[in-house]
Order: sequence, then C-alpha cells, then structure tokens
Amino acid sequence: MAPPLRLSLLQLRQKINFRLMRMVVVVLYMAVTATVLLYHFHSSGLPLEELVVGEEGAEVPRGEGFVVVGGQPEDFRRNGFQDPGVPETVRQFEALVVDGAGEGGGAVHLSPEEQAGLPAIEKVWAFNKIAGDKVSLWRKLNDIRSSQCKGLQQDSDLPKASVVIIFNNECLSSLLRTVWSVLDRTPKQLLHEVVLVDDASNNTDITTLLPLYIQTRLPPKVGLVRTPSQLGLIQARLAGARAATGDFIVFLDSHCEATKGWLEPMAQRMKEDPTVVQIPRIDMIDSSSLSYYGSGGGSVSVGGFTWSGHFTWESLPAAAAASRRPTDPAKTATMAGGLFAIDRQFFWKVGGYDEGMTGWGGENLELSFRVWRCGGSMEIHPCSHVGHIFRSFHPYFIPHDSHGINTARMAEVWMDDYKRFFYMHRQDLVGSKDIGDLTERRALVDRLQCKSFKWFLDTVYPHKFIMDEQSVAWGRLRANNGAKKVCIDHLQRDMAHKLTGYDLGEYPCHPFLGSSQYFVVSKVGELRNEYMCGEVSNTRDNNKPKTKVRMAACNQKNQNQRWELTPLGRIRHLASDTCLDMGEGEAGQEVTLAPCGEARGQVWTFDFYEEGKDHWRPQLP
Ligand SMILES: [Mn+2]
Repeated sequence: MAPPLRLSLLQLRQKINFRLMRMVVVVLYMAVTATVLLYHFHSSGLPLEELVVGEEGAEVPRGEGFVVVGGQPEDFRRNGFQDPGVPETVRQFEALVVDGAGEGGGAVHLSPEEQAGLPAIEKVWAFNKIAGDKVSLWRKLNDIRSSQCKGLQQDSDLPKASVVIIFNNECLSSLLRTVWSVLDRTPKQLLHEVVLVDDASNNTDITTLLPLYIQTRLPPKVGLVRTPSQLGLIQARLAGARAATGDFIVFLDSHCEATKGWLEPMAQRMKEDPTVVQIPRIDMIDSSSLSYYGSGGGSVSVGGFTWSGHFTWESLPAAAAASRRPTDPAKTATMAGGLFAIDRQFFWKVGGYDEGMTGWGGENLELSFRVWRCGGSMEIHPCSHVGHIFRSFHPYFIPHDSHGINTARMAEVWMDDYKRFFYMHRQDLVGSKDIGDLTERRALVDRLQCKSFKWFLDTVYPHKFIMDEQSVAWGRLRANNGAKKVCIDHLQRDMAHKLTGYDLGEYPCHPFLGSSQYFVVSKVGELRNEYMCGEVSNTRDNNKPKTKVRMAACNQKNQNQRWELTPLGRIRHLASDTCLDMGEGEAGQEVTLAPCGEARGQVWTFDFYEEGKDHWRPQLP
C-alpha cells in the first residue's frame, strides 16, 4: 500500500476511535446520572419508617423505681388511631399537629398572628414551641448518612440499650418526638427500654399529661421515673442509670430526634470493646424553624477543652484525619456530654457520675478525663446521627455557679497539678468550702489504678498547649517606659475557645497571675496565650497608620506569628523586624510595634523563665 493511503487510513481509524470513546463517555455519564437519580428518589421517597414497637407485646424486664410504664403493647397508629379509651387532654395535645408540618426535616411556617406571639413563647421555652407542637411526633427525616455508612455491616447479636432521657419542664412535644424517634428508628431487638426521668417538673403537661400519654399511647418498654425534688442534670441522670437494666445506657437530651441507623454502629463498637464510650454525630435542629440540618460526609469534629474548664469543638488532627476511613469512629479527648452511649457495667465500674456534683455542667469533662485515665476511651461515630435542638439558654433553674463548682471538683480529682491552670481562671474557688467532700472520688483514682493527667495530655491530647512547660518565658508581661508601668492584657476581648480575633492591649498589672494577663513566648516562637497567637496587623486609627498585635487562632505555618524573645528583654516580630512597644502606656490602650531600638518601653519582663534563662530577666525600674 502506498504510504499516503496508509496514513489516511490510520487517521480515519483514529477518528473512529475518538468518536467511539466519546460515545462511551456519554453512555457512562447517562448511566451514572440515572443511578444517582434513582438512588435519590429511593432514599427520599421512603415510606413511613417501619413501626417496630407494636410487635413487642409482653412486658420487658425492668429495674426499680418506675411510677408509670407504657400501657399499649399494640402500636395505636396501626389501627388508624382508633382508641376510645384515650383521655380528651391527650387528644387535644395530639390535635396541635398540623399535617405535613416539618416533614422530611423541613421548616415550619407560622401565621402572622403566631409570629407575633413568638417572642413571649421563646422567652419561656428557649425555642419555637408553636412550631414544635405542629410537627408530627413521628415526622419522617431524610436519611442523610453517607453511602459508606449505609453499607456498614453489624453483627446480629448486638447488646441492648436503655435509653435514658432526663428533663425538667421540657416541652411535651419535643420530649415525645425524642421518644418516638427512638422507638421507631431502633431495631426492636436492640432497644431494651426507654427510661424517662422527670426531674421534679411542675408544668402540668409533664406532671399530668405525660403519664396519661404513656399509659394510653406508649409501649411497655417506656417507663417514667421521678426525682423527689429538682436535683439537676447529673443527679437525674444517675437516677435514670439506676433504673436502667439494659446492656448499655444511651443518654439523650429531651429535645432530640434519632435518625435511621443511629444506634447500630455504636452498639457494634461497644460489643467489640465495652470500655469505649460512643458519641453520635450531633446534627442541628433549628430552634426557630425545627429544620433538620446535617451532613453525612466530610470531616468529623472532635472534643477538646480549655483550661478554664469548658468543652470545645475542634477539627480532627491532620494525622488522624489522613489515616481514617469515612466509617471509622474518631477518637475524641472529651465530649459535649448531652448525647452518648456507655456500657452499663463499665459506667458503674468507672464511677458513674460524681454524686457531689449538683445542677448542671462540668460532668462532661469529668467523665471524659476519668474514662480515658481509668482504662477506657471515647469515640465519635460518624455513622450515627442524632438531631438536637440547640437552645439559646437553659429554660430551667440551675444553682448559682454549679458549672464552676462542679469543674473545681473535677480539677481537684482529675487534673493533678494542672489544676493550677483552672484556678488561674477561678482564683475565687481556691480552697472553697463550696466544692464539698472529695474523699470518695479521690479513692477512685487508686481503686481503678488510673493513669495520670500528664499521661492523658501526652497520649490523648498531645496538641494541648501547656503554657509553663512549652515556653521560653511566661506569666505577666510587664514594661515600664519611665512614666507608666503596664502589663499586656487581653482587655476581656478574649472569647476563649470561639477563637475570635482581637487586638492585644495593655492594663495596669494585676497583683496575681490571672488568665487575662497570662502570656508566653513559646519555644517554637509564638507570642501567645492558651489558644490565641499574636500576629502583626497594619491598620489605621483616626486616619493615621497604626501597627497592632492581632490575636488569632494559632497556626504554626503562619510566618506572621513568629517572634523571638531576646536576652535583653525585647520581643521581636521576625517578619517585620519590629519590636513590641508599650507606647504611652495608657490603661486599656492597644500595644504597638516600633523599629527595634533603645526605647525603655521595648524592654519586657516575664514572671517566669525556663531553666537556664533566668538571667534574661531585665531589671525594670
Ligand atoms: Mn440540649
């Protein structure tokens, strides 16, 4: 064959192949689209989820202390809601529901009149109760789990759950939606019981209507316990845990909605290891529209803490994030505390809750540190989704400073010497009688042979910044320009774990070392406090250029956050080659930077220096 002919034939063949390839791509694209569409219709068009409670029938074994138990072995929804024995008050409550409101996790819309009355309602309930009452107690939710999570397999013989729900004057519809979501979305062989704990409510919806509802609408595996007087979250949970007889306990807030497949992955993990506490992914139910917001994929947030004794959310450390599969539970140092599952025997073995804690708060960090230090661990399971209404305030009584006092109890028993950082924020609680007796809690540490808090920091939470261990110098940071003496101060602008940026200021030195004046130059070269690092920002003040120190979330890769402390007491910003300068030294002014020089206002002294650097402490006049 002549070469030109062969060439054109080759070209032709290439063209054909190209067309073929294009066709293949188009067909593939169509197939994928069709699959996605079909899949989408399939998951959003699910019929009402299987109603499992009616099949249960007979009594279940129960613990002590129930004042009312469910009286309906049959699911009343199966016979078209016909039931002549139901009291009128229950029917009136049920009649508040508006067909279709909030279905599929959507928003509820109010009429203009309802909208007008809303502020008064929200002041009492801390959420939109009008909308809440309209939503079906068994509204359908979309299955937002990732496809990997949907494909997760579990054993057939999983341990059984006691779901414990405590409340004080909870809105009845949110409470019962929590209960129905658990009944309808937990495989019946997994649900041992639902333990409701009324912590001495006085609202008749809870004192009168709830018991009637339980008797006439709920199955025997739902039981109600009452505390003799309002004991607070911790004591009420203990009452619920004492009544519980299942293999593991799931504590849920009383304004949640469990979603499809929420319990199985957590039960599986606890079957594999009864010492691992399981925490579901907490999705948001909007407190004004009752919309359900959640996402099945992406990153997992885990728990941290501040030295002031507060829980924080943070992103999973990069190394852990890189090595995990999307369905793997994520190790977490702490938990928010409202929603979690724990093996019942392990819960009691590890010390339950601290009986000396009252009211609300502090118990979540206490349990977190204790579990880790005494042979257990904690994980957030990315495949378990539970919705929660985040309310703007606590619509119930909390004794004064119970969070602070409970946290001091926790710090005394579980933070070893590191409690110094907590007391830096709460000088008023040092040696306080309010903390109460700790003998029994301290005995736990020996009895369970718990590891030290240092072990916890090193092993479980190694990225926590420890000011006096990881710094060149630390404490109050003072200067004296000859006219005025000042200390670096966050001027109450530090929003702690919210990591909101602010400009660093100056203030007369406090007589003690408190958190507002506790700063360090770290060994890696940051000018920082517990979680915020200084960087230089050039702005304008009254139209004049001004250089300030902006405090921002620490980021070791950010060159703007690099500083050095010199042996002569200057604090030099590397990138701009300027030095920290107190300027006029007016109380409440912002600290500035200036070309490094001999100015007295550029000589800074810390309270403490690392070993071998004590001679770096300049003598201030
Ligand atoms: Mn809550």
